[in-house]
Amino acid sequence: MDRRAYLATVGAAVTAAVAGCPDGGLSESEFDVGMSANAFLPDTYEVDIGDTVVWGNNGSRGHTVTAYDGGIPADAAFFASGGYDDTAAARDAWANGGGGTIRAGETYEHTFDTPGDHRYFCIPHERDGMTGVVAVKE
Ligand SMILES: [Cu+2]
Repeated sequence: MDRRAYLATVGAAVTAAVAGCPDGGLSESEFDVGMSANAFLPDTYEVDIGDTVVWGNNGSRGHTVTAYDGGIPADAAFFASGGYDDTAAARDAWANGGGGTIRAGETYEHTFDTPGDHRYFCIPHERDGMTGVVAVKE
């Protein structure tokens, strides 16, 4: 094995270990905000109006991306993996069969058209502090 091939192999192994998905999940270039065991990384993500944010589950557990009804600007569109209309509907769907789950290796995306902070969380890991903010610049 030549040196370059060896380094490429080591690099891939390290990436897989960090992502917690040794059987080949998403690469970092496929998403903006990652989902580890119980955190959004980074937990605060800044974008411009009109930008689309892609979340990627590069861990091994299922997660959701669910906006807080009262945590987004008044005129902003609600967003939640699974496409629910509000936080209560998303919680309900998750409790009854895991609706809205983003499984390991899957992505979810939303386009932000309203300036301001958009607070969201992961339903199964909210108690572990799995929350995040998309800050849309004016
Ligand atoms: Cu989670």
